[in-house]
Amino acid sequence: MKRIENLPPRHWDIFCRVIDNYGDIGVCWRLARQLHCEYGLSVRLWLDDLAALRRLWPSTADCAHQTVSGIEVVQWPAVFPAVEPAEVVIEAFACELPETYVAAMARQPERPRWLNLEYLSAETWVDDCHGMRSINPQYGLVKTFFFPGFTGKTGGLLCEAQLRQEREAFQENPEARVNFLASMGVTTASDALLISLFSYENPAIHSLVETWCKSARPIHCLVPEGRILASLGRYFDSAPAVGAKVMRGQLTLQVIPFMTQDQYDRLLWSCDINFVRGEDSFVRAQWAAKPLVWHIYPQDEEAHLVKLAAFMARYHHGLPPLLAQALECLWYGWNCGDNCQDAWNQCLERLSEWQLHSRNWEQTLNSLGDLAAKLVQFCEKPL
Ligand code: TRH
Repeated sequence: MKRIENLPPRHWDIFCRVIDNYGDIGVCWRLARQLHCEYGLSVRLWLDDLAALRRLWPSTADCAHQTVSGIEVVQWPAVFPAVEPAEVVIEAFACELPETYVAAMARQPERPRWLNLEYLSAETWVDDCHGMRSINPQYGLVKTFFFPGFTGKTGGLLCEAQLRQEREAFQENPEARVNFLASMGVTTASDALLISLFSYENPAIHSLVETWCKSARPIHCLVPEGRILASLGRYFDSAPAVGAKVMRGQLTLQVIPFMTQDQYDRLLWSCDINFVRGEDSFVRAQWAAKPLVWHIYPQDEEAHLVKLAAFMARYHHGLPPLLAQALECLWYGWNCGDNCQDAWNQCLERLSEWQLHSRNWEQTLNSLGDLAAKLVQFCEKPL
């Protein structure tokens, strides 16, 4: 457990609404665990969709009030009960706290810290908006906007204290990789390029599957059960089910079950190239220090493409120009549903440079400070 100079408040409430998929709870659960395990804090997680958590953390029961791995997990009810607010209140992704809870916060002799944890973006405005405050007009409560991000001026990225060492130990030990993959029902040829594929529906997968079938090197693609299977189904005539192993030319495509968050990390550490999506898997792939292809969460009016460009502008720093160009084509092609064949081949020709860059990028991120630590430090200081 970390030594803390000025003790932060001990009781934390995190409010999470699952908008869709797993990113909202993925981030909140990771944060809750880190606050509890590394700082010894007492964390209560209010969650509207227990089933989403159960996918990431199968020991979660179908029960309105339970303790899961030391975290108090409470089903967020339609009619909110009278409870004493925690000293720190995290409203994840502007999920809107219950009115009665806000009123109770206002009645506390010492007003709780209220933080809105925002979505991740690499855009430059995040530096200025991180830490901004708004005053609740009804009660005068102060809410602070906490932005994760890719610079030292932001809240940083979630990263557990032991993650790096665990990942390095795993990647330095070939047996650990083989054993892990075997536990997933995967055995792979020693010369195969191992790919993990986690993404939304995407027509661009057809051009990649064609390329992979004709690849010089065997390709083993692992697909955790999810939305991309529908797109694969359009290519293979029917969506492959969990456990299916389809062989076409040089490609072996294998559908594996959805894993726990910890297992998924190991999958990312094991693969040569990771296709990831949304927010949390995107961050974990960066911590894996392996080449990644990001399917960003699509937004109205193509706002996501602005975010994609903002990330690429940062990520491209230090990349050899030809690889930077090829990666840009691959990432845009993948996000716009275009043919990715040429871009893929060009990236693969420069795989060793891409691998080196992935390791350097991980080191850069590691020097920025992690989100949980920054949150705790923020809450130690007086308002
Ligand atoms: O699931 P996502 O698409 O989540 C989101 C949400 O849709 C959210 O509303 C949106 O705003 C956000 O994206 C940007 O992708 P994400 O963020 O990568 O979350 C997936 C989580 O699932 C992550 O915590 C990793 C975890 N996971 C597993 O635990 N096991 C698995 O097998 C896989 C594939 C993922």
